Amino acid sequence: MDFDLSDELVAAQELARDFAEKEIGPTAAKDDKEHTFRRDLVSKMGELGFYGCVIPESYGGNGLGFLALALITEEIARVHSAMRVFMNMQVGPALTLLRFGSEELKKRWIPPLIRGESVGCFAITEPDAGSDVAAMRTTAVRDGDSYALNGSKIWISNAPVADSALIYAVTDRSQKHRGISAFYADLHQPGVSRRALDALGVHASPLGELTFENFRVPAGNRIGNEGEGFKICMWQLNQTRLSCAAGALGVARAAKEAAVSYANQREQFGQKIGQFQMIQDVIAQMVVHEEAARLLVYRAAWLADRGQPNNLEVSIAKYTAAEAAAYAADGALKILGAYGYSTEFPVERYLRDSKSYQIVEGSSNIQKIIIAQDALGYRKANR
Ligand code: GRA
Repeated sequence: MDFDLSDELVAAQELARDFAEKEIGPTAAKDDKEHTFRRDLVSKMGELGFYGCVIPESYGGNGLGFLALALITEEIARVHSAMRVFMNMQVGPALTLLRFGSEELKKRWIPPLIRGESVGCFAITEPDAGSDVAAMRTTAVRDGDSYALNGSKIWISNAPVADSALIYAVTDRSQKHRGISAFYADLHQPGVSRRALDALGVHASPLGELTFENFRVPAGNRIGNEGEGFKICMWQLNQTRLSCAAGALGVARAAKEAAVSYANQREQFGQKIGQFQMIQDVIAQMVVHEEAARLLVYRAAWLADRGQPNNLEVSIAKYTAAEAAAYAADGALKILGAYGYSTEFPVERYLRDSKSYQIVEGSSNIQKIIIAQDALGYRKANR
């Protein structure tokens, strides 16, 4: 086992750290407070090649790999978690098209997604279908050379601003999960309405609802065969979950850094508060959870780079990193006291943003189900 990062990976990590600190950091508090969508940053991240890590050069990517993608995502999330969501919104659709799309779809959509020119999103969740993806109700009915989509997708990152979307819809209800199909669609066509939604955190990442009313999608925009959508969706989630786990790791690190820095300067009862064992207990746990999450995220990415199945490892990494982020942000807030609770300092943002990781891309409970059912031999995670 080699725990060293190659020079290439260190360079990617340093580039992302520098970019995050200089270009994202200075306005992070303002962007969060004002719920600003930073399309300029989506483009800049594209120009720097951040979305191209897992895309070959033939489609405009750089092929640096999944570990590079994880390292970059961690650096961005450490500075502002909302900005790492863009990584998934651009890369998730591009990667799914790369794996399952026709040559025409790949050529049409992958380059603008990874250059950050077409703002992407993916639409799985519905009002009555969250963890239970197979329960989705949005329909896609074939009519000549197009499909008519009807239904509603909710809690979709980028819904208010996206130019294009990876959409999952039911083409044959009688087939249950085997009757779901995947589509790539231009959202600037008639039949799409959007509603912005607000949430506890991740404010600079626009969230919303997409409603389709006789939204026409050309039949050539179907990804894979009819009925393959559920498997495509499970495959896609395995990729986006990994990047999400790397984001949680970034938040865990940011919260720990804030706690350590404060504990080293704040004095109470005649000494630095870092001298108190109750503070040390929290800091030790933050360090342990973060380091464990880092090794698990890197392992899952390393497996992907070797072309090996990693669903189980991704779920373990996502669960551990999400819980590490929530623990670290909660702990940092307690250590900083009023300064943690205050909206003038970033720790309360870390806490709000950390909670999202226990819900998105498969909740912590869903990850535990995947992990436990694999251990019990009920359902293999890697297949
Ligand atoms: O036997 P079969 O041929 O019918 O196939 C079954 C199974 O083998 C079928 O699907 C297959 N399958 C898979 N195939 C390949 C299942 N999992 C996989 C896989 N990983 N790879 C049905 O399988 P099943 O086990 O009966 O399915 P289920 O019980 O209906 O669902 C499984 C599960 C609960 C894990 C799934 O529904 C799930 O992952 N739910 C969580 C949904 C989720 O993650 N949503 C995320 C929404 S998007 C989002 O949060 C955006 C955030 C953006 C950001 O911040 O990054």
